[in-house]
Amino acid sequence: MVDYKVKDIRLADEGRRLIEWAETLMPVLMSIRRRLKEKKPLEGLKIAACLHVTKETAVLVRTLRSGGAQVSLAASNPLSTQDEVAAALADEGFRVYAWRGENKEEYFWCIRKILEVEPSIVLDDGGDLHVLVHREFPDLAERILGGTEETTTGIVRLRSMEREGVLKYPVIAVNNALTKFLFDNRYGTGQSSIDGIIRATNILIAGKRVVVAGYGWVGRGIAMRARGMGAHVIVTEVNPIRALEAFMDGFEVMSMEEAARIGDVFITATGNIKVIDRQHIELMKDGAILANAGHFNVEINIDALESLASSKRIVRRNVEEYVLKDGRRIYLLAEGRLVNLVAAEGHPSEVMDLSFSNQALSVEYLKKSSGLLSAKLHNVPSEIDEMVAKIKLESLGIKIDELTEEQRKYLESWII
Ligand code: XFA
Repeated sequence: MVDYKVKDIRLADEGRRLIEWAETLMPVLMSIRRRLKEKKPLEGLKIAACLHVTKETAVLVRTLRSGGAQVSLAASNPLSTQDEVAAALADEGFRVYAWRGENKEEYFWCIRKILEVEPSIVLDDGGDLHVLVHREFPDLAERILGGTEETTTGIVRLRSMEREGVLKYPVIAVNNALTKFLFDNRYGTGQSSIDGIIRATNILIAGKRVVVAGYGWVGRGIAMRARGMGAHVIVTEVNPIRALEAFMDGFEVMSMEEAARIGDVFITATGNIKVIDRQHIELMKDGAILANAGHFNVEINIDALESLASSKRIVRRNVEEYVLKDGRRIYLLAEGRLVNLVAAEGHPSEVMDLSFSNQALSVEYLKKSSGLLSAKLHNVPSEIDEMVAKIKLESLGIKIDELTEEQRKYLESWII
């Protein structure tokens, strides 16, 4: 009997090469792995993980196993599985239930499958696993020591379970760690979104007027990288403080209505709907390029674009040309879906290293705090957050200063 279901176990060798490549780029997890391997603090722990089955996730689950845990893995999204990686992990004896292109029924079957081991710790990305355990396996939920959650979406769902008093075990909100969200939004999405635009179009960024909608962490990351490549960056915002920050950071700030007339490339990063709407498209120059790096596929009003167009065609992979009635051509990338995922490869491994190191240390913390944490959402302890940054700095050979005793006392005193 085999304890896995993957697309093709013969892909294992290829998967191992991918995982090894990621390991060279994930020094923090590798450092944690060395310590866990020696101390075995996770001995006997059964972990069920519902995460994107990628080479980076493989580095995490190998690390948890080094600490003595037995790990089962299902995909947290039916389309994100790297089949080679799933095969490699299955071949190494992990209980993996994941393949790219699972249908809805198969997706939930896989999640139920990893719960068969009766895990004491559950790791999740998006909340599907947490919700399913509570709904279908209430007795198991009662016995679970704790869990972690990787994303904002999952945290929102868990927050609502907490409010209704139905949450049965403590969950660490990994997304709220500074070494997670500051780095993956700004540096991960910042770089990979520009990367996706370049892979899709092969345009020269230098000399382009790039309009970034939204100056949150994602918008900041994109604006910073676009400027670094020589673009003239324009930021649009609805929040006056953020708009002022963008201006004082040296970017042009204007309304989308003004920006629409002059932009060459538009990148949405707001989390809201119809940020680029009909009236904006009507003002755009011939050849304008539209990409979304924000929320699913809702930031650009594609229905409006469709209705303004007299024809459309695919001119390159991930580039669709819309010809408007007056002959102007507008190029939509990746069908308005997340350009960094569709046209590039998502977060680079170095960024996943920081978030997954928070995951690994949170698992260790849950084990250590057995029975001490309330059945609520908890932030990653700041000691863990700082530990992740510290190990990353060490891996870079960077030493920083420490407060002297005199300085520490000075900061703590209130007497002038
Ligand atoms: C795919 C991830 C999603 C892959 C997997 C395979 C490939 C490229 C779908 C994902 C997330 Cl929804 O990974 C990427 Cl070939 N990631 C996370 C990620 N991003 N997220 C950019 O890379 C963050 C996020 C997203 C998309 C937050 C909120 C909403 C959407 C998992 C992962 N990425 C590293 C992949 N390196 C190959 O492991």
